[in-house]
Amino acid sequence: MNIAKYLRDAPAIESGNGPRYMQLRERLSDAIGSGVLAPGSALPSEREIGNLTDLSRVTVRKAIQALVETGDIVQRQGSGSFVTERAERLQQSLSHLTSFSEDMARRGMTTSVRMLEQSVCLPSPDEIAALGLADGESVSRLARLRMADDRPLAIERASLPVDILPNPVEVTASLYDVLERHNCRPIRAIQKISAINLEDDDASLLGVPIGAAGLRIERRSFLTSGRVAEFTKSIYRGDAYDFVAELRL
Ligand code: 16G
Repeated sequence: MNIAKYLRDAPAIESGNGPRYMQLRERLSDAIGSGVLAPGSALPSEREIGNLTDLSRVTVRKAIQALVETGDIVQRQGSGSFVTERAERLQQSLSHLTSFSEDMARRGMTTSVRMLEQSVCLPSPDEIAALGLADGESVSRLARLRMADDRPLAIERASLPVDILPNPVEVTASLYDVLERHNCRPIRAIQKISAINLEDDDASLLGVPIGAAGLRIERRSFLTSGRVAEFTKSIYRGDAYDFVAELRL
């Protein structure tokens, strides 16, 4: 059954049974629970839900807002409301220096990317320090939303010395593939992982509620010469990743 029929055929929402928005919230929540609204599917617009249930848009908005607060629905700027996807967690080893594309290919997943920034610019003080840049040296910046099987998993904001990546537009899929072609693939890296709550823009890109748990990962990677090749600040979905490290005596 589709959601339009489900809402149209349900008994009328009346004020005698408690606040109308709560009744609608329950009804939408049941539709999610029973699979009428599948994970990741789009909700009809507020106007459509209003027409199907004979409720005002204000009431519909309140019901949707309540579901956003409980994390059942996520709103994406400009594209509407969607049923939250309960992510299958991925186990990621911390002992190998691999790329996102390789990690996903190993799992049989198809990667895709949404470019957020590709530019050559003057470095920030952070970038100068992390990359050990000389006076007047530029950086190449690459910010990407990384997806696996169309599910957004991470936002990666990479900075590289411009002689290592002279043209960030060259990266259409894998950064490490491009570095490999230039004989500049890093062979060692140091990562720092910390817990965060996702803010508006990042939450919306990752398709999770504002404030959801995330992991901030900073990676500095080194060439055989010891030079820093990459400084990447990534934000990973907290509900999608388990980082696993092997410890030995
Ligand atoms: C990983 C790295 C990131 C690197 C990227 C290259 C972490 C936390 N980050 O996602 O630093 O830039 O791989 O992947 O592991 P790519 O070659 O697919 O672009």
